[in-house]
Amino acid sequence: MKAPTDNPRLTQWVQECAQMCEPDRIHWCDGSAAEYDALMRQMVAGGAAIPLAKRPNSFLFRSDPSDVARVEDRTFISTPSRVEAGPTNNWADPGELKRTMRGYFQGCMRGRTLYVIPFSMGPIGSPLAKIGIEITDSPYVVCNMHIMTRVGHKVLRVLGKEGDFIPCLHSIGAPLPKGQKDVPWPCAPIEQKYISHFPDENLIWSYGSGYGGNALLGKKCLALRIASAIARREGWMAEHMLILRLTNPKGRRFHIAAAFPSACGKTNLAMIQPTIPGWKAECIGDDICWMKIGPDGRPYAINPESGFFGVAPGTSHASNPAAMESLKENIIFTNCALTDDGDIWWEGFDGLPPAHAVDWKGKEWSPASKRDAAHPNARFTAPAAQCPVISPDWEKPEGVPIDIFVFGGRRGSVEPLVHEAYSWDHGVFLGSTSGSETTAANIGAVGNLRRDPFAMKPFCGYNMGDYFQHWFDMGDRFGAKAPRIFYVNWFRKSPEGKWLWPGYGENSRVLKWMCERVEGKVGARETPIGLVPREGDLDLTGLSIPSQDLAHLLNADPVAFKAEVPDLEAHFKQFGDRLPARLDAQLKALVKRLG
Ligand code: OXD
Ligand code: MN
Repeated sequence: MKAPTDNPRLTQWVQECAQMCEPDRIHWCDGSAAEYDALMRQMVAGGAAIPLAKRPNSFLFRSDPSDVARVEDRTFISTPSRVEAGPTNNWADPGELKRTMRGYFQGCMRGRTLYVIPFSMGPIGSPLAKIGIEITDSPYVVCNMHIMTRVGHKVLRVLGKEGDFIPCLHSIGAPLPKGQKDVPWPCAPIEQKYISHFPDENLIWSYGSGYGGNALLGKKCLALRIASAIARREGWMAEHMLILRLTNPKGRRFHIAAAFPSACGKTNLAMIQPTIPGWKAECIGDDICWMKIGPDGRPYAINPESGFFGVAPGTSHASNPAAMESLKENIIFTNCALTDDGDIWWEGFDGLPPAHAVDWKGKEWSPASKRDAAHPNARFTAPAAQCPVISPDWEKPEGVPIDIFVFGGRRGSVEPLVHEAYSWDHGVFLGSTSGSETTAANIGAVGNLRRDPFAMKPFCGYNMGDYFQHWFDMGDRFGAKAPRIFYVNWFRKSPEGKWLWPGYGENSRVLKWMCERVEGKVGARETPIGLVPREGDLDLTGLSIPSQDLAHLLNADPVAFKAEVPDLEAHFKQFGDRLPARLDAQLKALVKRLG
């Protein structure tokens, strides 16, 4: 196939990759529906995709059981020196890593097609958008990229002859010998998986996995790890944040960007349906936020993606009706269960479990089975445009102005429902110390507390200490236009282990308090950890929360926070002299306030 581009750097890179990977053929993706349909037909015929009778143009995939999530300990930030990657990243020497990976890439696409995917992160031509080119040997990746990014010739037109792009090389790492039948989900064994980033060269090499962020390279690899490094160099921000617009009954709009670790409800909050009368919410993005300073000095945000790669289990009409409405057609489901009438199912789905299903491993399943029907990190890939609450401005090239930043995590104890930072520096401190109990989005133990600064621990493409400093630098540039910063915890439990807050749509009550804080309309109580609503400050009309539960929810217990100080000190210590002095000052001020 002749290259549909006259960009010499691009044609040369594709040629070099083809020489190394030795595919049987090369296909330049045009991003058309016909291309998507042809690839899906091919995957159905090969047994990799199962068409769903109940959902038009929707397909179920089952991954290999070894390839079910991002693999953080196989993810590398490969900078010339270890200190540039910092203590929270796996570092590898670029020369050595490339040598090792070239060994794997050599001949890895034999028997397969090399697909070239030109894609734009951000509306094509937006001043905030970036062009990437992914080379992959996975048709599943091509179809997912069609949904998650803007793909095709229109991207090549913007790229032109001289334009710059981020090269993203991906292989599932499973050459197909002649005459051998393919398996439904080819991939390499775990010890051969490498998700590698070379931030100094804006380069991504991923080998051995076909799943999610390991393989859809526009998402975590480009839009967060590489983009965060570019953003620091160029003076903007690439964050692991949802973006949402709230409109109050008077028609005033507030834009909120919120960072939570994976599988802590970002997609649910992004699509929130407020339960408080007169308030309206629109979704702009559910996972990634790029922000640049606009002409008026405020941060303007775009969602660089065009789809949702959401965690399926727990999603229902009760928890996220807008997501459920988005999933009616044109969806790729991965590792969900299959019902007998040709629909998908997962734990936490509406209604009763099916009497019989086929689980994510392809085995017979019934409610009596002592195992999950869907993998806890099962996903849906859905076009954002299908979301009933998507904002009409979600593709505005200049983005939307951010009023409020929210950080948070999943903590059964310690953190109250919400508190506001005293200042920008205090807000950066809250972001830098945010912690959460681990979830199934990453391979590893579930339920341990880990500090996940700004929800960026797995996604920061350089030394996290320098990233903290970048937040201070941006705050200095925003000055009086800086968004206000809040910290939330929807997951607080009573001492007996009962959830104290109903969550989901009711979280709008907390968002309302934040907006009214911005407007200076509502009060708060000063506590050592920040500003907490007093009982009457939260609009709880129509909710019946026992007053002792509310007191517990809003309790910023100094004893519990004091007990965390040694952990915070150890957390900061790992950054050595890269820890900004302003963070150290914040920790000292907290200790003083705690008495
Ligand atoms: C995601 C993640 O897939 O954060 O968005 O793991
Ligand atoms: Mn995410």
